[in-house]
Amino acid sequence: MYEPQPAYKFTFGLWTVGNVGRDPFGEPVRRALSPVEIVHLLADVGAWGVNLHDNDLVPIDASPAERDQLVRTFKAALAETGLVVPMATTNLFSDPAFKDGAFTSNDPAVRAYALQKTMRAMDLGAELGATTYVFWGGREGAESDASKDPVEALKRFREALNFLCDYSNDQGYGYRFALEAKPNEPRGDIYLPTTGAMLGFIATLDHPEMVGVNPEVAHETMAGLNFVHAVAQALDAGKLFHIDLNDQNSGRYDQDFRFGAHNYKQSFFLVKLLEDQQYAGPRHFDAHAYRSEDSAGVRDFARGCMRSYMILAAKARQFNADPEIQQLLAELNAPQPELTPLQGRYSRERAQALKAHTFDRQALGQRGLGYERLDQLVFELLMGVR
Ligand code: GCO
Ligand code: MN
Ligand code: MN
Repeated sequence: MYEPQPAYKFTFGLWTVGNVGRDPFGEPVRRALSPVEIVHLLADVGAWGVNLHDNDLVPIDASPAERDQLVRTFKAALAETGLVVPMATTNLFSDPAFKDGAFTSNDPAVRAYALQKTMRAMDLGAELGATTYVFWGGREGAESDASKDPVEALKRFREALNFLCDYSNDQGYGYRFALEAKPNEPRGDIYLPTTGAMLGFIATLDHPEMVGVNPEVAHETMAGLNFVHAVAQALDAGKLFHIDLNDQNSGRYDQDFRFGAHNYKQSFFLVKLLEDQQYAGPRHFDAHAYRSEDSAGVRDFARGCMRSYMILAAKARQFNADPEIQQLLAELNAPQPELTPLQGRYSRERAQALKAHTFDRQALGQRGLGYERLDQLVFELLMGVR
């Protein structure tokens, strides 16, 4: 019942199950797996697809012949396992050339190189069948605002995205771009730090219809925000093009924990939102195993992400079918037909009628809403005692 199903489009990045457990204080604890090994690992655990940065597959200094050979063996592994590549992205953060950003760097040569690298990575993604292209501005930020003009940085970022939208159209790639916000790390501050900021920025682009968002649980949580609300806003705007699922304890470094590892309740409401709204895109796990794990632990991690999602999807169905919960919700949302003529779209008559209406303000203030009971029912449902 909780086995991963293809309809859920569970994906992992090459960089997620391939994470070697390095951190700023410690060396790798696991052997680096080749892309082909990762494809087989993901197929074994039941994933639907695999995503990548250009350099997860092709080292930054590979020759064209080496590139073609790597792509050939990778494609053969995809064909053998049936895994798909729905999303691709660019590594614009590891190389020292990007130490002060890529598209927002003060150095025109860095900006031009970032565009060139992204076009080549878009070629690679398109060759592998990707239809979503993610932009995570890992180093597009600053430690000191003396170093870069933040308005200029936005102009540069906009110019780059406009250029790349045109490139995608010119090549007939049909990509949809998904912008991923993060408040900080690896920069002291990253520009456009939240999903809401990204949504505002998208409206200023030449092709806003091509561009949506890729919210990540950990990143909104790092900013102390409610991730479910950020995703709801993206869905409402028709902009949830992709999603990075993982988990995070607020007020920490970017933990990228296994989905469902930390905040069960938020994970539940997130899955319920995605399922109720019939989100049809990939459910991508941008997470990695604890540094304590060996290769068996990495498999436990990957299976755990998908299994937890399936369990929470079942819990969401249970919530929607629970008579007591649904009764409470129906009472809370009971229509009041006598108010219908006073609400809805503006008309002068409606406004006049509403201004003339008398409300029992005290009764409105005195009514208990029953949220304690409702929330306790959610707790009991999640704990398996309902
Ligand atoms: C992070 C980011 C990255 C990006 C990925 C795509 O954990 O800080 O989520 O993992 O999603 O690199 O560019
Ligand atoms: Mn992250
Ligand atoms: Mn991410």
